[in-house]
Amino acid sequence: APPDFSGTWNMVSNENFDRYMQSLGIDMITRNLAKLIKPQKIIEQNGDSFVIRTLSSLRNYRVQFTLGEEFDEDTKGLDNRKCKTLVTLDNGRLVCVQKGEKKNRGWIHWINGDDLHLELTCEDQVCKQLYRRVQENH
Ligand code: ECB
Repeated sequence: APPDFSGTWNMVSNENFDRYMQSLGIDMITRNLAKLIKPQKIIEQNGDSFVIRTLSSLRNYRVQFTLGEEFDEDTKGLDNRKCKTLVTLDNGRLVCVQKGEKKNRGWIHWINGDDLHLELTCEDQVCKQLYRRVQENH
């Protein structure tokens, strides 16, 4: 069975984020602020349908999709571009391709125990982020 990505996840590490943001054309002031924050991911998965919210004191971002269905993504509040975005599941990994102005753009999520991995790619830059599951109180 594929993993269930649902839950609340807090960032624990973030490698090469500055160069990833540079590849998206983000200005230095914004990059320096963005580097200081540790966002939280809130993922709701219902079968093939997902909502991923990335929350921080600086910006919030929300994306909603169904596996295998290409959609129009507006990265409003991030680099403010339009993409044709497709997310699929490949061997338990959530694989996103963001077709648009930027070459080789996308991301991959996978789970290992209580760790949620995220690799964000744009052009020749790969940013590796690690999030850890926030335990729910029953
Ligand atoms: C929303 C929290 C990010 C705060 C950064 C604020 C300003 C920087 C502006 C642009 C930087 C470009 C990208 C930011 C990197 C991460 C945010 C969303 C990454 C993403 O697309 O996550 C996917 C996979 O979890 C779901 O949208």
